[in-house]
Amino acid sequence: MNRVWWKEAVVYQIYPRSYMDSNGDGIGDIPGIISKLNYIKSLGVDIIWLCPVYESPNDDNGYDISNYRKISNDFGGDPAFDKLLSKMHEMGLKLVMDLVVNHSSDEHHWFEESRKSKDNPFRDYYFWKPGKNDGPPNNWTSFFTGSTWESDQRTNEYYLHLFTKKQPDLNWENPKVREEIYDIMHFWFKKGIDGFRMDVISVISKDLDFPDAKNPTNYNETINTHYANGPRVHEFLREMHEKVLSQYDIMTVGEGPGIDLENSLLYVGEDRKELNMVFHFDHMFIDNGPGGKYDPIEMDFIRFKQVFSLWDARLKGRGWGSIFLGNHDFSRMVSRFGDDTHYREDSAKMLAMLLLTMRGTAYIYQGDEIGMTNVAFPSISDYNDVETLNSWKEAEANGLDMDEFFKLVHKQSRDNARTPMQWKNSDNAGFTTGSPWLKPNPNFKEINVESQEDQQDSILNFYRKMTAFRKANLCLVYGDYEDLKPHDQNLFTYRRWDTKDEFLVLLNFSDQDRSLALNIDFDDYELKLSNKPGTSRTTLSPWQGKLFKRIS
Ligand code: TEU
Ligand code: CA
Repeated sequence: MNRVWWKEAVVYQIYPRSYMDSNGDGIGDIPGIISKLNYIKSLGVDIIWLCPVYESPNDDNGYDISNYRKISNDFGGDPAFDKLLSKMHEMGLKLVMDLVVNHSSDEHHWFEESRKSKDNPFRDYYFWKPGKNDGPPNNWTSFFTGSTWESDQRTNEYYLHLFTKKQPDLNWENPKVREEIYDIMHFWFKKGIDGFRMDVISVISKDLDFPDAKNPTNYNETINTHYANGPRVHEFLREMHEKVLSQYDIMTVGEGPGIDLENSLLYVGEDRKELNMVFHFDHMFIDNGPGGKYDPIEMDFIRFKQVFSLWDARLKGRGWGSIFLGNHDFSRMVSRFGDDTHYREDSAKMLAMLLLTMRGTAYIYQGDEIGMTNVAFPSISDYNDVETLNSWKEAEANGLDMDEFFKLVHKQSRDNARTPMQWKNSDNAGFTTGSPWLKPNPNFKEINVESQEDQQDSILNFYRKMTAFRKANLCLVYGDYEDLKPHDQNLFTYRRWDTKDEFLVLLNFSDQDRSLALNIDFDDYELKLSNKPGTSRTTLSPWQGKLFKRIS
């Protein structure tokens, strides 16, 4: 067993706009995070992954960066960041930043130059193409609706943007672009940060022929055949590793659509010298139909378990996984995978057991530690997310039934995960004294940190128990994994073991009592943790989770 700090770490993901506002302007900021560091430390986490805090016009809330070396004034500017980093290090917390370099903002000076003329020295920092038959160069559609090509009057050419038109794709073919990016990375590592989460790193290399997609409305097919895992992606990542990553003791986790079982080891294989970990979406897209998130299908629970098992088997001994059930791009985990009505507390705790007993580095998304849920705002004007609003406009233009579509917005909008952190039962959930950039979920009156601090068996305190237990039992980090009943429709039951210890994790994903029917002599095991009291050893009550340790 080759012990590494980032393998044993539990990561806490912060969406800074929504975490804590210190100055009443309605926007969460870095001083707000600093004021909550004791709370964060108390969760038993080791690393904070901070979503983008750089200067940005915020077309996509910071995922459109106009200056990679400056912290946005909305968040408190450079001094606030320096203070955060040094405080965190004093407290033994590490800081991972978001690296968003598939695209920049159109307000980045590179792009402002690039669009000026065809012979501008920055022209080749982006992809420019003439149109075809009075239209865009090909039929690709952007992740956030519409063509991936925007025509620019000044030079009468189109530029490529896989996301919004304010997020032009950087041209990694250009060695100058790559050097600029590596310089930026050195800049932050020299400041002392401990790693990067790399945004959509799977799509940085393009097929330079830019062929038409056969089936442009089939989301997954288009991503897999045209956008992701381009011809030079691994060459670029190895170059980045050699020129930057290998020089520091840091961690990396790449994100992106199109990363799958087949290609995973190309990214994270220990012999590859590319990335430490990736976020894949096999379980997160599990309820997406061919048309993507607004074409939902029912989640297949057997397949859900299989995703964990297949990934564990694939990476075992050869790479390292990342375990997450939610982030700022998806609905709340308790609303998706648990039951956010009758069994919210039980299921939120049970999902915490899953999250913190799998092999891989565990990532907790802010608010999940108190069981925050999806929101259902009454009007589309309450929503902020560019993906949601663009999809809404597209649905309207296509003449869809907008009442039906609004239900999908409630279920799928990324704003579900972006409502302000619920600190207490007071105005705006204690997030701001001003007017929040996005309304809080009205359920903050029942669901908030303050009330859970006082309550011994709260979700919050259960998370603390789980992180501590994981820390004390390295078998849960490194040990082997086996699903005991892969075909069970309701139970997720697995074994974790190493040369010293053995654990059983038994989870009931249903609102019925379930008999375990496992071929196991429970006299050999001791119950270590359960998310709710009662019931016999061989039964799980609704949304119950139990963790046993072998004693003989
Ligand atoms: O997300 C990448 C990504 O694949 C998303 O488009 C995802 O498919 C979608 O959000 C699911 O609804 C990353 C960031 O995490 C996201 O916040 C950014 O908007 C996006 O990249 C562009 O930078
Ligand atoms: Ca603020």
